[in-house]
Amino acid sequence: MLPSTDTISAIATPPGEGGIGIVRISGARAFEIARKLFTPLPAEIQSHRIYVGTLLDPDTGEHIDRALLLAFRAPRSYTGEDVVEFSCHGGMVLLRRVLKLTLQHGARLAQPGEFTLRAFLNGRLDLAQAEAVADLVRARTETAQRLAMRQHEGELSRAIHAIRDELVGILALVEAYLDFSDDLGEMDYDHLSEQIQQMIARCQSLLATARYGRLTREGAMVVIAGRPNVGKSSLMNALLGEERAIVTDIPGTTRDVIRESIQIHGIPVQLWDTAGLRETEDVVERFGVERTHRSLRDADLILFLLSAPEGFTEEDKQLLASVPPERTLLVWNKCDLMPEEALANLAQQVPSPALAVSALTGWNLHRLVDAIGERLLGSDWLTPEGAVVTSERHQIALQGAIESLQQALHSAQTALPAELISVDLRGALDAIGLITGETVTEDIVERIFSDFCIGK
Ligand SMILES: Nc1nc2c(ncn2[C@@H]2O[C@H](COP(=O)(O)OP(=O)(O)O)[C@@H](O)[C@H]2O)c(=O)[nH]1
Ligand SMILES: [Mg+2]
Repeated sequence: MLPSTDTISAIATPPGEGGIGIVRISGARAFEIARKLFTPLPAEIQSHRIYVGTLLDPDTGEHIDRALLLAFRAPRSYTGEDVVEFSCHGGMVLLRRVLKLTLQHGARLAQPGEFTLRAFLNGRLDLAQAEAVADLVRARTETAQRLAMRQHEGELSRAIHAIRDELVGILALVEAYLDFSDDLGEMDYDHLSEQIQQMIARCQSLLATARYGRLTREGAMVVIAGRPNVGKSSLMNALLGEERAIVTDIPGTTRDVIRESIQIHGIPVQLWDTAGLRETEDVVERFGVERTHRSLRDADLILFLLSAPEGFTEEDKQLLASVPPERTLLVWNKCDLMPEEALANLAQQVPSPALAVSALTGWNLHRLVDAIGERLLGSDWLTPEGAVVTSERHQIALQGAIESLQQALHSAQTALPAELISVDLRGALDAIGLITGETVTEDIVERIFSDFCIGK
């Protein structure tokens, strides 16, 4: 995929009023366009300089704005091309006029993500680093933002390159046997198998970070479920720290699903309060119950609420059977109504460990929050050290690499010819290369960058 040669332009700041607004131009004609629209400028525009002046319409001479011009000469710019940024006052009419002038004088409107695409195509960023730009912009929590920055700075890319380099070494050795088997004698299959096994382990440990990466980036869906009146809406409010869901002592009051966002250990969590799960004749409530079942199917974690004073009822038992146990956390609510010595007996009533809380008094809610974090991220829910796989695309690529490596391992263990092993090792290399973009195809690249916003 070759970089395009035309000059692109876009408003890089969000729509609406702001202190400043930026119009960005990239490409061979950027400086020429700047010279037409901005005055004064010296005979030679210096790279990495800021000029103060006036933006004007060259056809009428009308002054459009007092502005700053930032100049970056290729290849020392974001895109690797000549780049000019106009920092204007942040008004939409004004910025649109400036953009229009750049288009009238030699630029074309940039596609979403096209600046970053050019940075990738010109080798300023690899694909994983470029993807992280979109993650930086979109991050909804500090943890997600930090993770995006680490990826942008190349943490994941370095881990991928290290794996690639070693794979290339192994491949070179195997292919040497293709060309010089007469001189080299018999291949050391045991040693080769060991090396491949190590590569599989490294890919697997990187893959193990994918869940953390996905949850941090995309967030998790946590659904509060249980029969009517056990305190689902109260728990939702207590976790949110505000009165969002309607709490009443009439069973079946929450007739639809209510969603709110909170943060748990840096993960953006969407908390769902649901209609109580029960058979009902009421049409509206039944609709809510159906939606509840749908939300249970998609949930990353289900908080299954039980009422401590009532104990584990037959109805609870039946409802619990309809939710997937591996995604369910049992919670005893209303523990404030229980004498302390009775709390110990709660554990014996239920099939799996349950946490005791009170949505009313807030008792033990901090432990519930920790338990949610732990269940979502696994036991090592603290930030993993080192590279983290953040997208499904990376995950699929790593899985592909592992599959090819397992094929190669099988071939090595059964002492198959070097040709066969080399094919699988190449397959693994190609799969790994998808992450940083060495082996990526044009349509994948297009898909990735079409997700960006205009001007990025
Ligand atoms: N004592 C006590 N009452 C609670 C607690 N949680 C909820 N309740 C009460 O139980 C009733 C039903 O609560 P609600 O949140 O509407 O239950 P939902 O139907 O499961 O959403 C209300 O009267 C709440 O005040 C709790 O932890 N302790
Ligand atoms: Mg409710």
